[in-house]
Amino acid sequence: MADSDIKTRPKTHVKTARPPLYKVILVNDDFTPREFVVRVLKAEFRMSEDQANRVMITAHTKGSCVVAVFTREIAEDKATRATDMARNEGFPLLFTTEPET
Ligand code: TYC
Repeated sequence: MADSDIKTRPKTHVKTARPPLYKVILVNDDFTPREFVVRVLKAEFRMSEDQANRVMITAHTKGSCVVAVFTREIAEDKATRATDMARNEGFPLLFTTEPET
C-alpha cells in the first residue's frame, strides 16, 4: 500500500495551545523592611494590604513565597520592576521567576 493510501481518523477534539506559565517568587532577606516589601507587592502586583502582608510574612518565615503566575515575559518584567524598586532604595530585596511544573 502506498503511503498516500494511509487513512487517518479526523480529529475529534482540537487542542487549544496555552502558553507555559511562570511563577514570580519573593525571596526573603535580613535587611529589607517588612513595610517596604508590602509596599512593593501592592504597587507592582496590585495586592491589597492584607494579601501583601500574608505573602510577605510567608516569605519571611519560609524563605520564599509564590507571588503570582504569568506568561514568561510578564513574569520576568514584573520581577525585574519589583526588584528595581528595591535597588532604587538600596535594599537587597529579590524577586525571581521559575517555570510552573
Ligand atoms: N526578613 C525581613 C525583615 O525581617 C522582611 C522581609 C520579608 C524581607 C520578606 C524580604 O521577601 C522578604 N526585615
